[in-house]
Amino acid sequence: MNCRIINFGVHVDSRGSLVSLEGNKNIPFEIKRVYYIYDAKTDMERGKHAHRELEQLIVCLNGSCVFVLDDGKVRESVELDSPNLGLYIGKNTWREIRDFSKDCILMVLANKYYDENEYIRDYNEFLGISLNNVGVQ
Ligand code: T46
Repeated sequence: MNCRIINFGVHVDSRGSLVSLEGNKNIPFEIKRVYYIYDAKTDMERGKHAHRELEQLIVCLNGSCVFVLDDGKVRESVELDSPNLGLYIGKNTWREIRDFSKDCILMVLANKYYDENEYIRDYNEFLGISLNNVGVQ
């Protein structure tokens, strides 16, 4: 699966903690877009799509949530609950996001501008594309 957890270095001193994110350094792409999600309903799911070319890095700044990741062959769950961890999600990965805590704040860094045509929202279409891509990534 083209996804991984990145453990950021934290600058801790007597005043608190600071994490720095830099494109093509500790973030594995050039950052074109940043968005954030808060007030997510705790009983509702988000995502349920894949992206054709988009790569993203997700940081849970507060609270927690669960990402279910699927590359067409393997499905796994990752709980995000720490601001010093980033979840990298490569292209062509189906994601479902659930179990938001009430105080969850997600910050997302992306390598492309927003483009609705870039979404794959139909799971069967996603499976067809991911099977054709086996061995290509
Ligand atoms: C992902 C999770 C974590 C914009 O106008 N600009 C944007 O950059 C984005 C991401 C969305 N939108 C609009 C499009 C929809 O009308 O905001 C609305 C909600 O977007 P979406 O349904 O894509 O939100 P999520 O939370 O289901 O998914 C998003 C990302 O699309 C997805 O890649 O990993 O956040």
